[in-house]
Amino acid sequence: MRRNQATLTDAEKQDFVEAVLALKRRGRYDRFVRTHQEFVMGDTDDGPRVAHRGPSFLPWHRRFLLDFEEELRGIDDAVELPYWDWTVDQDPEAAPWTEDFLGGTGRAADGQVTTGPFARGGGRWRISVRVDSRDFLRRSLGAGGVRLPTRAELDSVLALSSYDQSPWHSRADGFRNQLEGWRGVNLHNRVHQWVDGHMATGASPNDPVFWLHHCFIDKLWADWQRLHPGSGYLPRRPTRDVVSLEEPMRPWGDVTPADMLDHTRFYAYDTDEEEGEGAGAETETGAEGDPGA
Ligand SMILES: [Cu+2]
Repeated sequence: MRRNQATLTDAEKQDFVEAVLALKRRGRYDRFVRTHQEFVMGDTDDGPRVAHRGPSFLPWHRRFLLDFEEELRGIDDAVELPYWDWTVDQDPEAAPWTEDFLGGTGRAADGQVTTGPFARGGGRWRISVRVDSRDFLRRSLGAGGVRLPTRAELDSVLALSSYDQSPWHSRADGFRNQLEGWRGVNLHNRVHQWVDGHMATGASPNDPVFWLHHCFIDKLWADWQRLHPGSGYLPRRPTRDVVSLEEPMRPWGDVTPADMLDHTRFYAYDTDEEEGEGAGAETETGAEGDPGA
């Protein structure tokens, strides 16, 4: 069950952090950063685009997060990705930015994160897939007056009924591009900018908040599907430079957007039951206090 980070217990936060640190220590974390950076550099409006700026932004990141979550579970099989609802948890002094979770903003002089488990001084988080010579994690939460999106802004994007539209890139209309943020109120991109530092670069997975941010984006895709049961992934037919419904996505080669449409094949969100028809409810069976089962 993927849960809102605001509801995690202290122990759950610690388990997540320890699993992430263990992946880093074993040298398995940085390939996620490298893969993401390669796609950011390669995805363009006038050429092939897979991870960003096109319709497969959502299924690509869903699979990318699944890969990462699977690695975390190889370390600790109780860990699942939490999501950060940035329309609610907007205080840079509160979770997820606390000392026992992701640590806080960077210091004024150089943006260096000096608190929490990912501070360079703690010795457990050295940036190796770098954007410059600096090997410490950087953030400047809310720098430059950027504000996190509001629930009203989010709802205006969830209300869009078409998944994506021609020309299927950063100037397209439709849900995908406004969620991604190249057009309209700007949701996903703006959150990267609000965190700033590494999150504002192609090497954004250097900051563990990347996973919590994208987990919420992924949940919003599921929320949108529930709101628009008659809409679906587009384009359905092969279309120049973008991944249509049944074409494979790089780098996997054997995964299509169609394979990724139904998140309940892989995990549930803590809100699935209340909003849907209990699609994820079976994950809770066998819990204590259910003698009739
Ligand atoms: Cu991304």
